[in-house]
Amino acid sequence: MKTDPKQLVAALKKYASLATLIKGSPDPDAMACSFALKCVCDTLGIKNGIFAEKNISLPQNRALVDKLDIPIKIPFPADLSKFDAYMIFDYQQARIPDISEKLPCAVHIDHHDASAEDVSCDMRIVDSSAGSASTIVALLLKELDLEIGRQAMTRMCTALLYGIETDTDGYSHARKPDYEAIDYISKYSDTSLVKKISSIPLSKKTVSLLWTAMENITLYKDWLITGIGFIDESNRDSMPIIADFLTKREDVALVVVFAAVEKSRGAGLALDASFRTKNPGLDLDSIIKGITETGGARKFKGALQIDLDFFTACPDRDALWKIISATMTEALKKRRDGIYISGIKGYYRRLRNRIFWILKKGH
Ligand SMILES: [Mn+2]
Repeated sequence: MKTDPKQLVAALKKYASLATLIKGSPDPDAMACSFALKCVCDTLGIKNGIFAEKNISLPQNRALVDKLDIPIKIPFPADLSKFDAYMIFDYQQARIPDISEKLPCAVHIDHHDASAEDVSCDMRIVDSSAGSASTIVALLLKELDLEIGRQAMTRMCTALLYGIETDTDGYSHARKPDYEAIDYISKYSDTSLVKKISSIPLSKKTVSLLWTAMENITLYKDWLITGIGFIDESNRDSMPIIADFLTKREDVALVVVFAAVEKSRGAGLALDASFRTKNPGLDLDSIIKGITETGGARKFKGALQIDLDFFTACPDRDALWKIISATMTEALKKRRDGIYISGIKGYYRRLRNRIFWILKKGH
């Protein structure tokens, strides 16, 4: 995603006073973007205010405003003459009847498909590869790297995280830019607060590992393979969570997530992998057993663990990870190449077992 933070700052600084206008009843995505830009304007010393057209309807949206103390005035002011320009977020067009004729639009950020005809803006980012407008704003903030006070930063990032969560249906439709945004804002956000407002299923650590997983994806035929590097034993649970996540989102036959899992104080090392499939016909167990006997699977899910204790003595962790990752990826590719054989073998084995079972019952 292309964002130009300098262009944003230039668009804002062109005006002494800005009104953020939220169309309709404010939802978390629109509110989060408005609030984030308020924090940016405050930091840059630009007067600004947030206005919504209609009342906040959902109780969880009300809770967001109350808990984060987001200053929103309802409805739009009758007289906008004290403002020099307006901003609009999370709406497919910047044009607002009766207002666009009088006030210029400084900033328009959205993630819906762009409407064909619209008013001109000093800065416009409309990118449907983002799961939310909050995603785009968060990525702009990441590049801007402004000196925003710690407290405001926490409130702002918490709002943005909730905006992303809401628009991606609890991250189930989240895509690469969303994970990059989450990785950045989750450092500052108050996830316990987001939990209180909704229920966020992922810990900060899992979200950050999820981002690593997204970055390292290898697609081989219809398999998705990704390594997340060295992780502490206490974070091992993140692996199956990430595998579940990728399985839900990606249209692939198999998802494999692997990591070098370290026991505390260098007490041990293992290659761990989580396998997930949506295909009940895929013989996951024989795929895993073809790599190592120290693993196995039931329908839909499996795991393997290979002892690497000896390599705790390795002085070069980067080199060690490269070898682990390349070896695991290659082993999986070989299994995928042999899938017709293993698949058929699995099928015959099941058929044979079934025949045995029928014969046994018959006697
Ligand atoms: Mn949205």
